[in-house]
Amino acid sequence: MAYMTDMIRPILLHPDPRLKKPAAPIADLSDALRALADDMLETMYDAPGIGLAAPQIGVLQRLIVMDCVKEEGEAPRPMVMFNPQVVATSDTQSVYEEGCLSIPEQYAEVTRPAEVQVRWIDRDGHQHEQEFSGLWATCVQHEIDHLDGKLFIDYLKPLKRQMITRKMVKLKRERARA
Ligand code: K2U
Ligand code: ZN
Repeated sequence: MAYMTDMIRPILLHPDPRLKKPAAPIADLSDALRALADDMLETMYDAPGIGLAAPQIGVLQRLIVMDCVKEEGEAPRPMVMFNPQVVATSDTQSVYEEGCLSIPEQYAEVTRPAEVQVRWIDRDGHQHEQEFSGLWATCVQHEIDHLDGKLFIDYLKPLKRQMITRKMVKLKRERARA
């Protein structure tokens, strides 16, 4: 078997029907899924980004990766989460100017719960449950939304969302021509 190294995968751009469909729960872990997670981490770091959901590379399965460590000196903290689910949210909310690797160069403020409790299965098949706050909380909610076919622009007023979608249609047309 040829030695398989990580692959940088193309990231789907909005509007794309695959970004709006709910992803399927993962029944059994496999080496193929672990390799997919490694490709997603490689693709995320290359973008660069701090999160990526499988639907963004056209795989409609419930898998996300994250590494929200931004301090230069700090060691990276790559996370691979299969079947992640929010099990509790704080009453307090936080506002963050979000972006999305599937909607490049478009940013808007999104309000979300400030802390979330998340349950998931890691690459070794072990179940975890942990509370996230700060940028990690924003990111994990943004990624889990992707698994439900939800984009950060869905939280915006219709006019603002339509303006962003129109810009993306134009960008995709230009890229297709290039
Ligand atoms: O899912 C994605 O498209 C990657 C997102 C994750 C994210 C969005 C908003 C807020 C937090 C995380 C980003 O495009 S990764 C790029 C980025 C980097 C630093 C801060 C915010 C966004
Ligand atoms: Zn996104």
